[in-house]
Amino acid sequence: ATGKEKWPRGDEKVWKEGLRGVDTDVTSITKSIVNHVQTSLARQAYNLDDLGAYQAAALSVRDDLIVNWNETQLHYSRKEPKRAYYLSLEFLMGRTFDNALLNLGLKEQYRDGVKALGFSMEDLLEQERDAALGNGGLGRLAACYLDSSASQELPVWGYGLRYKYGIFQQLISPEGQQLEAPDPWLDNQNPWELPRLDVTYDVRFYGTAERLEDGRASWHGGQEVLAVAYDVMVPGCYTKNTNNLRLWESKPKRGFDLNSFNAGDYEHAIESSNSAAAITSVLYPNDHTTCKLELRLKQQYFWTAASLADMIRRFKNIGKPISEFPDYVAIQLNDTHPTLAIPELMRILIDDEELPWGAAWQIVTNTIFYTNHTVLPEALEKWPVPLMEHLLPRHMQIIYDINLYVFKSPISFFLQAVEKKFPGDRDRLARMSLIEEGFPKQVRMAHLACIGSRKVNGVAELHSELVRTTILKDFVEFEGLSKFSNVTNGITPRRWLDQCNPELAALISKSLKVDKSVWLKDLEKLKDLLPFVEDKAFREEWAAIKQRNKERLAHHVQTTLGLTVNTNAMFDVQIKRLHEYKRQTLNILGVIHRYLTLKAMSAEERKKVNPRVVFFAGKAAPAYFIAKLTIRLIVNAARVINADPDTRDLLTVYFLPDYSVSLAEVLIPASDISQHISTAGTEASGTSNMKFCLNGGLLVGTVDGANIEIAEAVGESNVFFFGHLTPAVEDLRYQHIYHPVPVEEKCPALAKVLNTVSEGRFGDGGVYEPLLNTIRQGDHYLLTDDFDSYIGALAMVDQAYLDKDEWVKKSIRTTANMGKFSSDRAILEYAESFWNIEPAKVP
Ligand code: F58
Repeated sequence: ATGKEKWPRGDEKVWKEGLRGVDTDVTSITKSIVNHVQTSLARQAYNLDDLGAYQAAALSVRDDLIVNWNETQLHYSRKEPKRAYYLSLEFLMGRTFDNALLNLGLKEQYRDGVKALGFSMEDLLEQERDAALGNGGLGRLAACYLDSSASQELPVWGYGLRYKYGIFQQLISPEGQQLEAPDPWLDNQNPWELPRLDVTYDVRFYGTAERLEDGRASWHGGQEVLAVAYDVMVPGCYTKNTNNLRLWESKPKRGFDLNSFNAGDYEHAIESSNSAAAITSVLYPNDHTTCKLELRLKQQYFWTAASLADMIRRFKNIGKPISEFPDYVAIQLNDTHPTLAIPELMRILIDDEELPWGAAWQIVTNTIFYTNHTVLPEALEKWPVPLMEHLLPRHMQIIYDINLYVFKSPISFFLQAVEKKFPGDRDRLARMSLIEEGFPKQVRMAHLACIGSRKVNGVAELHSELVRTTILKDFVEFEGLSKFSNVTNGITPRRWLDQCNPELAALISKSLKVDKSVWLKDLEKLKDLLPFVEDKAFREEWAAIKQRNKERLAHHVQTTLGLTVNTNAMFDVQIKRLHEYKRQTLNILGVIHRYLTLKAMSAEERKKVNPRVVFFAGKAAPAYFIAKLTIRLIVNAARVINADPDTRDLLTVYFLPDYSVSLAEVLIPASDISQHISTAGTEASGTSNMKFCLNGGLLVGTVDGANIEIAEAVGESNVFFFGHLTPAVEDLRYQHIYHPVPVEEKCPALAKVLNTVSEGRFGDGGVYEPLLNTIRQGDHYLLTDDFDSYIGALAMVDQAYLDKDEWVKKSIRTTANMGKFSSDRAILEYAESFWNIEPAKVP
């Protein structure tokens, strides 16, 4: 192309007439759906099932999204605003159909259209599979941030991987054991993505890196793999702005090895093509433990390299000198998984763009930002040097160079600069180095992310403080405090209130006398609900909606598990990844304690007790033995407790298998209380705590993560806090190791529960010994320290629930004060204080 071609080709009028807009009337919508049935699906009215109808309706909505998407991208290309890119190995999007309809404001029209064609919207919505390309909070946060970026009209793109298999499906065996099955989410086609078979990049692995005279290097040989783009449209709420999530799929660069093929060695011929395709085949299901497998490092590099190449290509289209890269591009690293972006951008700038080291480093450290999501030591990524050297020889050179060469002044060495500031402090040098000594040596990714970034942030006030005072303390002392800040996480109120709790959303709009488009995009407006606390009729409506949400959940349990749930009981919910630090074990042991207490009561006494239903859901990492044992204990305790005629009207327990975003959307609006009970200082933020409170559920929790800020916002009298505080934790752990006290002495109530389990009350007691021993010996997560105050907090909950009217008041106050926790607020903080980007509204 010469750039001088006439555009468009042919007659402009004909082109313009051919363009379509977004259909908003029911007739055009039914027409479009029928059209897709007839052509895209090649089916007919008489053989159309719910799945087919869903697919046709989804394709029709997709047409609308594409129209807006195209306009948005054209607008951005013309305006050339600075853009931000959110690099995340996980995007836990859940379902798209309902969300897209709500954001487009077309829910009613589609409901009517689908009905006119003889289908029900509810049935069609159930046909969609979740896009579950994430493990938990980190991946869901990325999805909320995409929704908020588009809704706030910010030019933000996400970059991730298009895993063929998402997070595994969880099955529970008859013994209560978690079993894993693959999640082939793409089997029925995915109407929400656009393959961009023309957008591809080559990504190199292995080979050799030869240093050249001028500081550059030549990296050649090895294996080259093709990255192919798939675009997922991300509609904003009540705006045309529709952003992009670009997911990369790996493909062999050449179909197969023709030499081997011709020589008759067919296996060898397809070997390398299989190894290329393997890169994006599956999401790693680990949560808070690092895995050091080569394939995982390959995923990380494949994705960062393709994403950076794409950003550079887009930047070059606007024709500015490379030195202006940070004026047009900001890159947010979602945890350390994309840290290779730092040496990769250095490599591009030095080896391809031929910049001197100092100029390159300047660009990198003005472009990149790093969010930390955990201070748990076992979750901090480290890659063995030999593996890195083998797979990415040029990057390993650059990392060594950064370690010795960079920092502030391009001519001083990083470690030399440290030495200069803290003379003779050898320990400090060893602690701060990018390379950890040992066999093998390891690259500390958090250190690399920290020194290569412009800003480093944690995800809640307490967590950010812990980042500054523990894992990155030396770096704060070296670089100064101003680089380290906090952005408290948020959640999108579109999915987590409007979509999952439509009745509550309608009541809010009706009472505030505003359209929901107003408060959904300015969540602080919920404060105006506070006067309604004193309005009896409002309280009754509020309570009735909670009750119907509980019935909806009960119906779900009935139809999926065949179990009948008592909807007159208090609903108590804990849903999150299974992990020792999240202490589901504390919860189930508390449940058993409640059961034993009920058993010991007279029939008369039991009459005064408020019935309670306890729900658990969550997956355990497949190799996490103790977490799986906790699931087993929950399932088997539930079996015994639910079958006991003495207590079953007062206490039942359910473990709902295969936790997902869609299941959360049913559970969260139905909760009276939810539990967020991590050992103080271990949960960086938590985000489901925000979802429950936004839906008027009350929080039972420890003084940890975002619980603290939620309590500040809604008032401490509306939450149930318990447990030791963060500063005490280290000391208590020390005591457990050096001055252990038997559980019998320290916490008799807990000892009794542990013994009941050991004795085999819930099936073979011996099975649970390894789990119980984590408490009896070492008790790293402080169950023996917090058990009594936990039981105390739950007693306070019981007490408070007796006064239903006061309870409803607490519930309303909670929702009304949750405005701060909108992900709109969070993303605007990133946009304003880090990225320096502005909204670019599509006219
Ligand atoms: C979570 N991290 C934090 N990691 O645990 C949670 O407190 C926080 O609210 C959330 O991030 C969002 O900031 C988390 O979900 C993972 O799932 C990683 C997946 C990849 C391996 C390491 C853990």
